Amino acid sequence: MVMFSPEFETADRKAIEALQLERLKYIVGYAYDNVPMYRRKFDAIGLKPSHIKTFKDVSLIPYTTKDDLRENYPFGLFAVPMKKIIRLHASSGTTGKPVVGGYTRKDLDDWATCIARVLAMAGATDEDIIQVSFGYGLFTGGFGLHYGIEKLGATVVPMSSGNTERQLMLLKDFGATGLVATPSYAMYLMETARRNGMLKDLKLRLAILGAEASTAEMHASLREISGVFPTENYGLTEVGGPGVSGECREKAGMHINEDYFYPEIVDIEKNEVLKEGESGELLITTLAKEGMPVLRYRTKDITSLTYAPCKCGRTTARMSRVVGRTDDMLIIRGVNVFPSQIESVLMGMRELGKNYEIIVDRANYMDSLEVRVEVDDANLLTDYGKLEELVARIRHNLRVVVQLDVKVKLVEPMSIRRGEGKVKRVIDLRSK
Ligand code: DLL
Repeated sequence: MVMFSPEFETADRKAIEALQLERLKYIVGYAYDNVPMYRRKFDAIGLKPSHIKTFKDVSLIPYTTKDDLRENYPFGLFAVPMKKIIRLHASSGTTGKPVVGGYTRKDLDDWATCIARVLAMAGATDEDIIQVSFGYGLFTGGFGLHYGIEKLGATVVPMSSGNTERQLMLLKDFGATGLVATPSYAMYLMETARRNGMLKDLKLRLAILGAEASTAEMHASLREISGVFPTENYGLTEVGGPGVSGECREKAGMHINEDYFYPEIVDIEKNEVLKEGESGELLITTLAKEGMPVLRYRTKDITSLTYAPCKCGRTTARMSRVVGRTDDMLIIRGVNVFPSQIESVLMGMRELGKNYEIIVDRANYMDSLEVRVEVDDANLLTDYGKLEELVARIRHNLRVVVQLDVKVKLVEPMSIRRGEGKVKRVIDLRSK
């Protein structure tokens, strides 16, 4: 089996840990010296970088949260002058303010290495032609995978997202052997290809999936209908994007790029670091980022770790498939949506009532989002022209904020159920 960095990926656990500890100590000092927020947090509890001598000591370091990133928006957590930052990426956030990441030239090179490894884990080589169906833009998925593919030496087709017909035409005409996409979109593409009788014209053998949760059943079914071998990979904007970890063809957890990321699993309520195999929230400390080092970032993703060697020969730690998030973020077709973003749009429109619900569903493996909202005046519902105009305006406003096509249904005032106690706006029918 071909690995991108075999000397590291199959290293002795002791060697991996020695490298991690050395990098941990370095990055803690680096963050303390160069990022005022870390210095403040350390000083507030009398912690010095020199106190971090063992892995155990890491638990002395305060967590970093999304709020820390927002409060320091946009560039407050950068550890180098802007002159050294050569790329910015961002993801959406609840308040409309995105989470921003800044990359130095070395960060981009390291990132490409991490992605090249993930691709090799999936079984890709320099002979592959890989179509990237993630959006190219501030989202870390498109460009992140793009440069990793180039680094591996495969041929990249920077297709970007959307336009299913054209995606399929190019897969066929260019003879792509790999597809990079969200699991739901890959499934939709393959379903469509199957219905069009196009599967036989495709040379596709690998589906490299990430950016949203997927299940083992979904992978199995994708493989069954298309013959394409799926693997998944994981990452988040806050620590640089995709490339934190990826599945190998054993499909027994995602191998973490441990020379770049130090993972911990914690029980947040008990403020306790959990043991191998125990499930909890994943924390990530970046071990080599120059632009924006992050210490003990609370990912809100629930997973567990194993350090047992894998049948593939790799010795790096593996994280299990992400079970879910501790907060209420919805991920629709790879795009993050917060209920509060939707609310901010609806509440800003005069014609609308104050009650609404969000229905998330999945048809043909594609996520859909519907907003049911009450109108302020029932007469509006019988005025077809006005109704249509209003629905179009709501959809437009929602699109601007959540970057998705949202189905909108206007209903009678006071008709949506109102519960007692906490309101539950989101109805997620996907789990059914
Ligand atoms: O989605 C980075 C990425 C791009 C990863 C492409 C893989 C491929 P964000 O937009 O910041 O970054 O969203 C990060 O997405 O905290 C998880 O909740 C979720 N997520 C990403 N990958 C997976 C996965 C990118 N394989 C958030 N399984 C993370 C489950 C995932 N959830």
